[in-house]
Amino acid sequence: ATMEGGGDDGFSIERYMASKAATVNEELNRSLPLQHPECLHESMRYSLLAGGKRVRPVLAIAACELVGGDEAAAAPLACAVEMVHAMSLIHDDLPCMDDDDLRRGRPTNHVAFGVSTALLAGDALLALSFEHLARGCAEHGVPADRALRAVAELANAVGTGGLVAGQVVDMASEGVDVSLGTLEYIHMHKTARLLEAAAVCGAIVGGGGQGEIEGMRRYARLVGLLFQVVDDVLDVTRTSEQLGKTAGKDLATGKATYPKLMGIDGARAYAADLLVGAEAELQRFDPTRTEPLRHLARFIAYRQH
Ligand code: GRG
Repeated sequence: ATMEGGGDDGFSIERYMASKAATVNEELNRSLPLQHPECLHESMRYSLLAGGKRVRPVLAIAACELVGGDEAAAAPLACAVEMVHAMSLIHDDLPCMDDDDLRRGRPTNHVAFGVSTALLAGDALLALSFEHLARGCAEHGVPADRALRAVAELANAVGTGGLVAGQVVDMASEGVDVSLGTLEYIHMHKTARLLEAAAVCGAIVGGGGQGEIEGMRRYARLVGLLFQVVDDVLDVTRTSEQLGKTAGKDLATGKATYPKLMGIDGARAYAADLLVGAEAELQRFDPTRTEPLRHLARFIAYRQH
């Protein structure tokens, strides 16, 4: 058994994630004191500190440790990635985007604080993310060239290489019959790209070689897609269980999903293939260090909610 895994039965991904999440939550809390102007900082803290699985920060830290780096060096990166994630959720929920009232079982940021504060809280979180990354790397003695490469990687994942591009294509696809290719584009950019940046930046900060960094990229892209395919499958099963319907939310809203485009069994088989591919990418790494990422991929594949 590893230290974080604990227990006699060997490694526990739940305990590993809880331990990393605790580190991240503490640092996030410290990074964002409730200062003037209070409504802005309250709004930022509302979305940043309100639960969430912390999958991206855990991935960043695990990738850093995989290549021999330590958790403390990766913690600022992990927090930065979660700040980007939090701001993307705030903006995604806005009336001009998905117009959602609920997130993580609570009112969305703009419902709680108003649209203009929510918009600005998102902007401020995005800026804070890069400030926190740059400052934190310097404070932990991460070599400047690594920090710079991480900044560039994360910035690409936010903008035209990632979240924003994915969101634009997603919005343009509303009410349109999208192809599997377009669906894949949307998920690779909206979801997988930030997971990819978390893993790649973790490997960069930890001092991984180019081959290791690119191995992490391929692993995380597969895991990111897996995350989305599983999400779509859960959406169907959850909705049909809860409402006694035969079709999921996707069919009701006309939104394209994997089950809709490949059938539920096809989507499940695809998820299984993605998991096999992700685990195969770990074979190039030191086998004594791959356990967390192997279990993280399985955790994402087998999660029930
Ligand atoms: C990034 C400048 C900038 C603007 C935002 C709105 C937008 C552009 C992009 C949308 C990004 C988005 C909301 C993608 C969906 C990602 C996703 C799968 C969210 C759910 O992630 P989980 O399950 O959530 O990790 P928790 O609640 O656990 O954190």
